[in-house]
Amino acid sequence: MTSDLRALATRLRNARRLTILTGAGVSAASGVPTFRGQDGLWRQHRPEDLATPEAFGRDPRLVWEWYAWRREKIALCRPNAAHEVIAAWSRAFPECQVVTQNVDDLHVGAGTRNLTRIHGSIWELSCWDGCAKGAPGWRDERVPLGELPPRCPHCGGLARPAVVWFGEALGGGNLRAAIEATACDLFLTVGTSAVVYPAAGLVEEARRQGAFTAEINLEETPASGTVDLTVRGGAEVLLPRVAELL
Ligand code: BJW
Repeated sequence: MTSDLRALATRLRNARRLTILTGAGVSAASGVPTFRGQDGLWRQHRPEDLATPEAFGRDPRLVWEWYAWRREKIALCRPNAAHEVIAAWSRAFPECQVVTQNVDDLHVGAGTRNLTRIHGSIWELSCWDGCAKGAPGWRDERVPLGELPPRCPHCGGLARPAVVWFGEALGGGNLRAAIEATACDLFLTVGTSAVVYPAAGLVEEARRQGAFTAEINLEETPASGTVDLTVRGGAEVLLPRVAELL
């Protein structure tokens, strides 16, 4: 383990372009529930009932109740040591890109630079009907949100969480930014089960372009067999240890 952390620290020291891809595991120590695994959200709920446009079309109130419950939970969470280390690296490295699948905005809270939130933010809403003023979205951090489902302030239609559901394209140039970030010297994937595409394909794309690839995760994932280095453990423990070795 220590030799793996040393190897990762050496790679970091020598990297000019660093890209970090994060998933729910990075926020787990902050108290944000992950999706998969023993205590994951998908143990109690089916994604097709809550995280698809079809589900929202069928029952917007049910979907909003789930998001309102998650917003209440996340509002109590603070960035942990993993977010802090990633934020420090995003400021210290000459070229560092952070791509997150997380919608909790804890990377924002930690002060992360060059951050691409490829699945959106749970703190932003957009117009379900796609009206001109409401489609780009707006920030709404109220907890509780008020009457559910909330309404678009511009056209009075239904508002939706500005997150990316299954079957939806990644918006706002985010996919392009994430793919561009795969051109790097070191691609570090942290706390993601590596099963949701297109995010899961980024590490392989980085490797194809010549990056050294590394994974930090509590458990084995589909990426574990193809990356150059895997380190098992909590991101909130391992990232500070790597930072100490730099
Ligand atoms: C720790 C830890 C600690 C715990 N330290 N580690 C190719 C192949 C197959 C399918 C597809 C494909 N391409 C597209 C698809 C379909 C689909 C998909 O990927 N399906 C697969 C699941 C089969 N993808 C999509 O639909 C995407 N859209 C798309 O491709 O559009 C194409 C299109 C183009 C043009 C027009 C129209 C369409 C969109 C995917 C959206 C995903 N959305 C969600 C919900 C977001 C909103 C919300 O939060 O409510 O995003 S689903 C959920 O999964 C969420 C997450 O961001 C995402 C990834 O989860 P993540 O972060 O990896 O979390 P977990 O829980 O899975 O894993 C946690 C990990 O942490 C575990 O490994 C633990 O071990 C570890 N861990 N504690 C370190 N302390």
